Amino acid sequence: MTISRRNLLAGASALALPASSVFAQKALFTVKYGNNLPVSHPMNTRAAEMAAKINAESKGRIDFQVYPNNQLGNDTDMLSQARSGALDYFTLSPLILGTLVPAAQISGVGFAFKDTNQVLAALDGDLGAHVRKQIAGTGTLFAFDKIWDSGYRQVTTSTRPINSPEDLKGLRIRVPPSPFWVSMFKAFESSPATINFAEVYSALQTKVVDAQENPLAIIATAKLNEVQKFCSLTNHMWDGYWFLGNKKSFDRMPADLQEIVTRNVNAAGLKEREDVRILNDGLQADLKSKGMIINSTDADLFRAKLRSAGFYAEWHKKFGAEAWTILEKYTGKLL
Ligand code: X2X
Repeated sequence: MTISRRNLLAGASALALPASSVFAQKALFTVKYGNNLPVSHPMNTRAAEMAAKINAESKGRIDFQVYPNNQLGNDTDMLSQARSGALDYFTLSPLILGTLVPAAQISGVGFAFKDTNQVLAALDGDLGAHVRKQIAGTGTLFAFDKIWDSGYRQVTTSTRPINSPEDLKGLRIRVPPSPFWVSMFKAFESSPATINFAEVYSALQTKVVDAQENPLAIIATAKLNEVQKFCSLTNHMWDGYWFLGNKKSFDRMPADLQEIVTRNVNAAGLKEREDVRILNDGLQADLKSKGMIINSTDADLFRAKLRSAGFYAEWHKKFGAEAWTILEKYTGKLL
C-alpha cells in the first residue's frame, strides 16, 4: 500500500477540525501546532486530547489547532515557520534542532544512557535545563519543561540484517537532517543521506536509500515495514521531541492562558511518554507478523566501534566540558 498525501491530509483534518470548529466564533488566539508523525502515533492522539482540553479550559479564547503528518511542510520548513511565528508550536527532535541549537544534540549521544528512565531523568533534570536554556537563547523559540518521547532507535534495511558494526559499512542509510546523525553513521562507515521524515517512505520505496533508523512506534505507525525487510534492534540512540513554542506568540497571551497551555502541554507529554513506552515494548510481534525479520545485537560492539572512530571524543569537544559533565552525572563516565 502506498500512503498518498491526500490520505494523510484527510486523516489530518479530521483530527484538527472538531476542536477548532466548536469555538471558531470567539477565539482570541488561534494557534497552530505542527508535527511530523502519523495521526495514529501517540504524539497525535495525546495532542488531539490536549488541544480539546486547552480549548475547553480557555472557554474558547484559545483555538489550538493540531496539524500532524508534515501537513504544514517537512521538519526543516516547520522549524523556520516556528522561528518566524508562522507556526506557534512545533515538536522537534533535539538532534534536528541541533541545526539551530548545537547543544540540544547532547541527549542523542549513542549508547550513553542505560534506559529510558535514565534519559528522562536527565532531561527532566539538569541536562534538560541546560538544553532549554540554550533553546531560549535563540530569542525566538522556547521549550516546555517535559520532553515528549520517541524511543530508542532501531535500524531497518531492505538488503541485509545488521548483526555487527561491520554490517553498517557502506550502507546507504537515510538519517534525519542533523550534523550529529551524519557524524554517527560516518563513524560506522555507512553512507548516510539526510532526508526529512516527510520523504522517507518514498525514498525507501524508490530505493534512493536502502535503510533508515527509527523507534518501532514510528516504523509501525508510518508503515515503513511495507518498504523494509529487516529490523535490527540496535538501540543506538534515544530520541524525543522538545515541545517548542514561538516566544512572541506565547508572550501575546495573558498569564492565565499561558498557564492553561503550559500545564496541558506538559501533562500530555507525560501521558505520551507512557503510551510510547508501551507501544515500543509491544510491537516486535506485530512487525514480525507483517513479515519483518527482526534480530537483536550486542550494544558493546557498536559502542566500541564509535569509541575507536573517535566519535565520543569529537562530541565531547563540541559540546564542551561543562555540558559533558552534566551528561556524565546521569550516565556515568563515557570517555
Ligand atoms: O525523522 C525521523 O526519523 C523522526 C520522525 O524520527 C524524527 O522526527 C527525528
